[in-house]
Amino acid sequence: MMRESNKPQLDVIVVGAGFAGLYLLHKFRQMGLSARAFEAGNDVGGTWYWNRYPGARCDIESIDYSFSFDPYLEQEWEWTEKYATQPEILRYAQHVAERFDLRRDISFGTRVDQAVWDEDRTCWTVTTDQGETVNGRFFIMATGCLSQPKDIDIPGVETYTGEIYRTHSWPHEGVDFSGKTVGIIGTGSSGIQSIPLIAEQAEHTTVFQRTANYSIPAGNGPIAPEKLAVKQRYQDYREEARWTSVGVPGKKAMDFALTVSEEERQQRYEDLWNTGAIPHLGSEFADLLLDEKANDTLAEFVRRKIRSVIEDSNVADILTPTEFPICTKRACLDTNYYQTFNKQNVDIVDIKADPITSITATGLATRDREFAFDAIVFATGFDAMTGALLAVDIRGCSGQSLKEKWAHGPLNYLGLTVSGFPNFFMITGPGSPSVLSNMILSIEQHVEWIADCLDHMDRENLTRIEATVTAETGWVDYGTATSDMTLFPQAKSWYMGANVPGKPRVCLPYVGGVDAYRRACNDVAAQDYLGFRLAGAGGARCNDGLVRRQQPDVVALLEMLAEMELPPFEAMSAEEARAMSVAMNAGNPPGPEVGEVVDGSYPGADGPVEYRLYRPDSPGPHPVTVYFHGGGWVLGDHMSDDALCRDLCANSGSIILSANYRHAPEAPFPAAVDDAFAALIWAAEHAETLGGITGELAVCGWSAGANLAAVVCQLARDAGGPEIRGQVLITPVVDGGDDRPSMTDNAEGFVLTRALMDWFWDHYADPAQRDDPRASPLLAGDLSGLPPALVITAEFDPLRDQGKAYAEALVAAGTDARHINYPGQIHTSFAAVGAIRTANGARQELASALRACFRVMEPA
Ligand code: N01
Repeated sequence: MMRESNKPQLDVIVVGAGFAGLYLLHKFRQMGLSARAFEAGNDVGGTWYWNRYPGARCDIESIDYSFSFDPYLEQEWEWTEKYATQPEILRYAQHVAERFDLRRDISFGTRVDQAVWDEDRTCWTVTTDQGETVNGRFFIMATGCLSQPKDIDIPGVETYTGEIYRTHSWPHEGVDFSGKTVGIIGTGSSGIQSIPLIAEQAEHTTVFQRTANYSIPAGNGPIAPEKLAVKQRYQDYREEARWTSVGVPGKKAMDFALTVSEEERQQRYEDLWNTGAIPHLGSEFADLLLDEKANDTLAEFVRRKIRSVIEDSNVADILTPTEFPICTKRACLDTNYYQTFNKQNVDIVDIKADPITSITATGLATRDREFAFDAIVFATGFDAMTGALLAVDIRGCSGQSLKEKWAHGPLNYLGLTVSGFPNFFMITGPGSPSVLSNMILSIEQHVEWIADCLDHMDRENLTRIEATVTAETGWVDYGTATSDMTLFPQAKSWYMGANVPGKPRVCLPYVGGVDAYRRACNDVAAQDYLGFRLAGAGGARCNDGLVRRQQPDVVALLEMLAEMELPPFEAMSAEEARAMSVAMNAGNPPGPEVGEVVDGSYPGADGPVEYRLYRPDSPGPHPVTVYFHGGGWVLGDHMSDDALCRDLCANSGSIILSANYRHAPEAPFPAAVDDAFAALIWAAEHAETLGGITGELAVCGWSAGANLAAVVCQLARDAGGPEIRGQVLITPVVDGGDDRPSMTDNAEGFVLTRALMDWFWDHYADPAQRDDPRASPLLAGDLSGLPPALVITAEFDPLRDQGKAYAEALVAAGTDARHINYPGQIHTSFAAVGAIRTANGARQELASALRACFRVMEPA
């Protein structure tokens, strides 16, 4: 038992009295916890207290950028404009503080210097620049993501004799630039918002731009009546917002920029441009942040718009962004930004071409010129996301500092916690969607998650919580895998830590969306705080593990399918299942372009059967790969794996002959085998007519198609031909009696279920026939003398272990075989070209395995 004198003074110590700090205080007070916040500023408001530069506004609409936790608060407050100005948002923060009487728990004008974990007392000891020391059971950094300014990294600032202003700490009394010559450095959101207003006042303005940014007109003004009407159903609207990717309701992009017509694409961009809504800019199409070509369609549209308003073409050249994909740096919203450069008294200097060398006593010098200014404005940005956290000397277990822990990047679990730092939380920390979302919504989610966690601990009589290293590493890896699928890493942005010299280059926010992130946080709590070690008088416990075990795009796919609540295939007739499978395929992204696609038919075992041939875009003749589609012998046809066939063709340089075969239950086993073997023989005999090279023949297939590919290799061996150079088997079915662990571990939840596999078998072959090696090639007595094989499997596939067993059995029989199991993937990953990008590497591997089969080809 802790002696009374030893008890921490407070339940919770909070740093910061911006929106996060305010809501934390309110929440904890409601819970009966004692909490106190320390705030460096002299009032509430955080970023909106400090950033008072002219033109400062939010780029999320006011109706969205406000608290939802209190229905009375959200109804009583009336915003006057679509995008609220800084003074109005600050008034709102002050209103919140007054309404809930929060100021009495805030120490203003007080900066927290240090926070040290005291293991013996299970509390944090916090010291401030006012000489105060307090301790509390929990310590929460609510210091904002864009609050620690980036140091001015231009030499000579101290020699300058004119006025210096920094957008992030603007004088409260404002600045009058009338009659002055002004130099402004920086063209991020702060520069782009302030330049038009400063230029309106100043006698002459010179803007120094290093990187041109994408900005779209804010279209500011009164709130549109339909947006205002949202207040009549505000709580429902907020709930909708919580389950969007950015935290603002809007249409969910399901289609692709590269598949709609040029006309539709331009019209949709025009609409975006006219609505002036940043949150939906990058999500108008599902591929905008994934595919460079898709991204460039939007970037080019914005570039054209920018050029259209700038009169001088040299100036337009400087202001037109080209260096990074649009939306991979925060896009800006402006009012008359580009028009400002049409004024005679406004200049732009491209400091990539003519770099600033120093600040001088009278202005600044570039390599080629000298400038004199009455005032210089620095709009040079922030040490984003980690700067404010590391500005406090935070020391966790064994005195380890957060700075040491984060030397190579901000290790975190859910962007909320850090292992080795018990009872410590961050609001909108690195690893959470934060700056890529509606911040107030994300703040609310974090505050509520922490509040629930503390409540859970109190109820369970637990006093200490700490993330495990496993969970932390898993989350960081998951975040990296998520951002690596996107174009974000291509920009030298503050998202990537690239704006601060020496800062580790990692994607700081979680880019997978507010909705996916909320689900992950909820899952952690629901699984007894998965990945946390909890302890106290109520005992010690740890449900260790990873909250997300599949690749991020696989998780997204599984979540989308779960949301759709589709009936299972196995509850349908074969006809119904086929119709649903076709419908599901229809929305798939297309595969790459190939040289030519030709449809035809081959003589199957019982009459003509269709094929589709994909020819590489290179001079022929080419080797030929006979491909068999997936679909459990029941679903699909020669066109259903179109994207995968294109991908294989484009990357392997081989003709892909996708041969259809008769399907069960109408034509049960061995009809599909007979057709597949007939297709192989026909392809071998007609290679030259098909544009192929006689003798350069391989087989490939996915799932049930891989079963057929494996079987025809055995049949060809036994029949003495045709000769097959190699077999590439993608998640093959090879054993009708499989009961290996993956059949049980992955029985449900990963698209191909055990029940569905049973349903396929039931349609295809009688139980008595399933031991036939033509149905279960793994059960063949002899696996020697077969073509070299690559077998790929997926970690979360019921068929994983039988595929692995087949590769092992081939090797044991002396056949050259390789097996690769892809972690975090599911049965359908490899065929989902464009949709499951984390399987791109696997698809490259398949293509190079095919290339390696053929004697005529150089290895890739
Ligand atoms: O900062 P920034 P910001 N020499 O980092 C340039 C949010 N915000 O304060 O791009 C010369 O974006 C730098 O050049 P480069 C919003 O999330 C929101 O404007 O590194 N130039 C860049 O042009 C935003 O993204 C709102 O080549 C130097 C500029 O300075 C974030 O805050 C309003 C330089 C910095 O741009 C940060 O915006 C304002 C140097 N040494 C801010 N160092 C709204 O809600 C830097 N630069 C609308």
